[in-house]
Amino acid sequence: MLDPRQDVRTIVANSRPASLSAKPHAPLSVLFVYPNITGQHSIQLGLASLIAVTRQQGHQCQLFDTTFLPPNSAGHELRQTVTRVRPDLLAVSCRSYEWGFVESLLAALGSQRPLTIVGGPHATCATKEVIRSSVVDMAAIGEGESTLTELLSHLASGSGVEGISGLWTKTGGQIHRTPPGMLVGRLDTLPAPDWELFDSRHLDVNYFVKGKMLPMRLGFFETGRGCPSSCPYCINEHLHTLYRDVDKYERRKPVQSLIEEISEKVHRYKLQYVFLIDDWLALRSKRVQRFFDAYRDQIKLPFTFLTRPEEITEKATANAVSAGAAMVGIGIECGDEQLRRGLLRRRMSNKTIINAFTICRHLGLSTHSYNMIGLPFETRSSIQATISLNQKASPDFVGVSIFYPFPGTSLRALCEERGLLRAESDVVRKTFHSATAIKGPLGAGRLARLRVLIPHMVFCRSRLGRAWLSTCERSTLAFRVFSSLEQRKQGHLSMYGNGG
Ligand code: B12
Ligand code: SF4
Repeated sequence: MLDPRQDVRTIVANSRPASLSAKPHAPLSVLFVYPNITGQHSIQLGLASLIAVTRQQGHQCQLFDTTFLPPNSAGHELRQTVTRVRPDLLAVSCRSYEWGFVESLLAALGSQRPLTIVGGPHATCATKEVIRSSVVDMAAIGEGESTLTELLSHLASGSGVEGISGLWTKTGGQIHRTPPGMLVGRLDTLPAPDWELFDSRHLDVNYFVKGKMLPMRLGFFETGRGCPSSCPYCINEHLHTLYRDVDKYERRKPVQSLIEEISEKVHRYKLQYVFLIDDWLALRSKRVQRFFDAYRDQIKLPFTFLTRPEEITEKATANAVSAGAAMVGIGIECGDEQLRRGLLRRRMSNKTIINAFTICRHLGLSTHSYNMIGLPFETRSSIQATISLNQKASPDFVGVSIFYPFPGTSLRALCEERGLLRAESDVVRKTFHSATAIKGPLGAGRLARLRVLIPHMVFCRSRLGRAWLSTCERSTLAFRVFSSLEQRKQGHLSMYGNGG
């Protein structure tokens, strides 16, 4: 095993780390880490793709997944796994809200920590923060397949790791950067994501379809990478900038290979439901229409897709429904048109949004609206506008998150510039679901309560009910009573998974 106390530069200078020099070109052992802090059931597709390419190269892969571990046992369990597996490389995937957890997991390994690389959205957008951490040896930026492949072949042959594109390394206090790695040109040249190492419970979720919460076997599928838009709160803005001089980040999988991938997984894992995770499914495009035609003939399972209001037309949506579409997720984000257009750069009108939901309703397609509260410069009346717009759009399911200024986004930069970040925003990063990271007129507690209450406010028709919800918004005690009643009624408040 490589010595984690050496920095990468020393390993490279020696060029033949003990175990690797003993078996040059031998397959390496890679332990992937899925730090699933929210506990939501879902196979992480980034890791599934990296496992597939690593196995294709002949290396041995194992997965350490925190999802089903007893609370507070992850550090201890990781130590045990590392002692047992003795990996040559620890490959950690990390989203920003997982970073605090990842650091504590890696710290728990102490001197046992193998050579460690961290990749994923947080390493991509906050690379400096990640590489500076004393528990990380290398940080991977952007798409990971080519960077990891190159790193593993360098390690397997005992050659240096400096200069690998997309990989930041360090020597003592000095950081060595490289530009982002090559993008996989055609996504169908990648092996299909490998789900084998994931616990099969990831596929078993409770999902809300046609008015009912039902247990089902659901699989996520990546139909493409990147989004044509660049919203100032989303990673796509950063990815467009990162790859501006390299290549075009936005790519789609060819229809036939996508259908083959879905079909193989549906049969192998006995899936009952498909979730397409395209950032923005271009519903009106010829490619998507062809995909729906093939899906209707060959897959025949109900599915969910995500899109923008502008994509929803009578004809395109009817075709989706005839192919099996059962649910569509559409971002409303903010009902205050001025704030939505100005701050969020979402230039569609309220009318377009209402129209999109109306078309879906008429076609019998269930809808899930995504909304954010706690935006910079937002007031209680902007939130009221979000509630009102949802009432007019009348989705079947209303999802609300508290805005978090993710690193690498323009809104993060704006919050920093205007001094809007709360001092404890690092703590918030670990608990972002229920807390705000920015200073605003409403206060953290009220926003956290509103996140839960807004869906009820949208659907509540009685005057008495509305008065009760408004009391719950203002009073912590009333809110506690509300939450315990709700949980007894529903079992949980989340849409799918058991922990989100
Ligand atoms: C699909 C998706 C989901 C799905 C998750 C399904 C799943 N099984 O993972 C659902 C709908 C559940 C979801 C929910 C949420 N999501 Co989401 N989601 C996405 C989305 C659209 C695609 C992710 C994906 O699978 N991409 C495809 C794979 C192949 O890419 P990848 O995971 O990034 O992995 C690649 C690289 O990052 C890298 N890499 C990754 N790990 C590693 C490790 C190593 C060692 C290396 C070398 C490289 C590497 O290589 C991989 C292959 O190229 C992204 C947006 C995006 N474009 O990335 C947001 C995104 C990941 N989500 C985000 C957020 C905030 C959320 C929510 C918190 C939203 C909310 N407020 O509720 C929730 C929380 C999820 C939870 N677990 O509770 C943010 C995270 C921001 C950040 N900086 O961390 C993103 C980036 C969108 C955004 N706002 O910018 N999400
Ligand atoms: S439309 Fe959605 S996926 Fe695309 S940039 Fe905006 S928030 Fe990101």
